[in-house]
Amino acid sequence: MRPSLRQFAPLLRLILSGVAATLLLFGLADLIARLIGPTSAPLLVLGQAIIPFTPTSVIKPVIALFGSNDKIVLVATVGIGALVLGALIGWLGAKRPRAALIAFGLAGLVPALAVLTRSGSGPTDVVPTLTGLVAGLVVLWGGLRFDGAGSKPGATAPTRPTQAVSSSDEPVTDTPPARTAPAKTTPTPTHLLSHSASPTPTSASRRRFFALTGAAAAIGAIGLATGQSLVALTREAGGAVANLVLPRAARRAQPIPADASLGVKGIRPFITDQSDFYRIDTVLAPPTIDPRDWSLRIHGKVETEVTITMDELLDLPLTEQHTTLTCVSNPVGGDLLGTATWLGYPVRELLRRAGPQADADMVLSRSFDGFTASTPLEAMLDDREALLAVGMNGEQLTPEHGFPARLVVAGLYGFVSATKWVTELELTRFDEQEAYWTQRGWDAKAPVLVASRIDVPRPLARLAPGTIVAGGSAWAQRRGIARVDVRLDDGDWTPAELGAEATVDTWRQWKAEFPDVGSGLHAITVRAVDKDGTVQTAERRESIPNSATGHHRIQFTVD
Ligand SMILES: Nc1nc2c(c(=O)[nH]1)N[C@H]1C(S)=C(S)[C@@H](COP(=O)(O)O)O[C@H]1N2
Ligand SMILES: [Mo]
Repeated sequence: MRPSLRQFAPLLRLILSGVAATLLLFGLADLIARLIGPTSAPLLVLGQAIIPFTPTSVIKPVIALFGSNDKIVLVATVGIGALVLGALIGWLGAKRPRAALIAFGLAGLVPALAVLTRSGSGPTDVVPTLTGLVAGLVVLWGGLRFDGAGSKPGATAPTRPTQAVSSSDEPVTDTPPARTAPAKTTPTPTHLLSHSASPTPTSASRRRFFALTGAAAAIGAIGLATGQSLVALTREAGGAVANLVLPRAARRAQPIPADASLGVKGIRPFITDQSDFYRIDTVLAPPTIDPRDWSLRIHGKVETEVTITMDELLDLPLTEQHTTLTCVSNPVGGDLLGTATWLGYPVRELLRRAGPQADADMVLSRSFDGFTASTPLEAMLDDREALLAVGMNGEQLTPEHGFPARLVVAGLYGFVSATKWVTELELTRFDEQEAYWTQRGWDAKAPVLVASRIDVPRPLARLAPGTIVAGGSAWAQRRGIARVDVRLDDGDWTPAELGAEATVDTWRQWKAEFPDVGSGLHAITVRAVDKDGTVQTAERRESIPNSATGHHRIQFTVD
């Protein structure tokens, strides 16, 4: 027998009520969480809770594909997962309504527990989740009830003797239960229906059902569309807790040479605005730290522990520095890098105060949120002047980029050096401790490799015949860029024009012109050479353990 849509209808309705109840739970909670803050939004907190457990094999492609939008992808995945669970619970309700309600209640306690156990959360943070959970339970209960209400035994549906097999508290159906048909052993829709609430509720109860689940789903959807999660994920997180009055640098950076920028339309500007600067971190909402409560503690293998407050830090003679920051997860040709003028105090001066013990070889920096990075002690002591930074391009750090203070260490990928919201520096050893990403398969040290990318032409651009202007950037922090080579199709490598060097720690722009490019499909490839003579390798490799390699190549059409 072919099951008709009508036979599926009751089951679909129950699944729908599970989905609507889940939507209401998260949506209502998200709405209420706007009054309390990101630490109280169950969707955000759940997403946050699974981040440390997300396998590297999943993180890597997500960051490569979505870059700084990885957080939206993560939260959307959690949300979809919750809705699927809600659907399953609704489906369970077909056979066992009570078990479904219990399952929903228990599942709802998971986000509640995640909220309560989150560092820095208080008891009020659980209010949105519990409110959402109660509302969700009511809707699920109503859905299960109304859906079955039309055909309680003795109601409109006819009863048949064969249905005596069903346990008495189950609503009866006018479809012969499958278990009375010996030929059918595998579960079929008819089989399921024999245990479902009812295929024939009265139209009044059906109306009530749709009114209830429809309203719940609508409230949930509105809540999600206007709630805390979306606000935290899409808008630049509201202003910092306080405004710091940044002092002028005691030592200013050399001005950036005018011809560091080649003026090619489409090349990223030499200095990256904070608002355009890529963002990569393991928190869904940046922590809100009151600078008056902030301090940095230096401890571990030191002669004397040192703690410095924000007032003390801002009273020190600060240094300014242009540095290009790079993410190890940047795919070949990706844009997870940016250049800023950082203002901060040299970490080595603070380390000197503490006095590292002779056997220390690593600085394990720790963030307010628990993230850690392992930086070779050397890199924090040498003349690159690793900074405890408070300013970026003349402004205080935004919450996304580490307010009130972060580290910036030229020549190392961000994950081993650029700790945002930094609160601790622990002097330790590489053979004793591992940082966050090292525990997940990445390198412990990770110096930046020489690399380059094409900004223009854009991949798959359609261009007019004639001279094609190509341009982009190249970087090899600490060594500096010596040369950039480009080639059209399978032609020879030819040196590109280079923008002036600001410092060895900043990227350099490059530009190349190809005259008389005829119609057809073409490709441009780029490679950089650093001042040590290392040529950027063509070998394709993934970002684990210490960045992707390979040449950036883009294709375009001339017609
Ligand atoms: N607290 C904290 N700091 C962090 C991270 C993080 O996840 N948490 N990510 C690091 C990584 S992987 C990079 S590439 C840089 C990115 O800094 P940005 O987001 O300011 O560009 O921050 C580093 N600092
Ligand atoms: Mo990174």
